[in-house]
Amino acid sequence: MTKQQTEIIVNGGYQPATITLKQGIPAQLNFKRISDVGCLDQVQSQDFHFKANLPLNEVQSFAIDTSKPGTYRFSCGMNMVHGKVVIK
Ligand SMILES: [Cu+2]
Repeated sequence: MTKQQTEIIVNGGYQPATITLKQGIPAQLNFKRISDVGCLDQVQSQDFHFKANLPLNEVQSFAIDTSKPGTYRFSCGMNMVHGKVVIK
């Protein structure tokens, strides 16, 4: 089965800030931080159970569970800048 791949550019915010994925198909979020603007050097998600640093100009990937439809949130390390994944 093909994995759903999503690239999220981190540049003062998340681009895109909303990602839509299909339920039941394995997926990976690929964060790439390209600037030092703001406080986005960490990313976390209680919904997906990850927290990690985002090294500048490198891709940091997280495999996520797509088995249940819903809206799942992620944010910067201080929970100030937000993005979401919609699985349906
Ligand atoms: Cu922050």
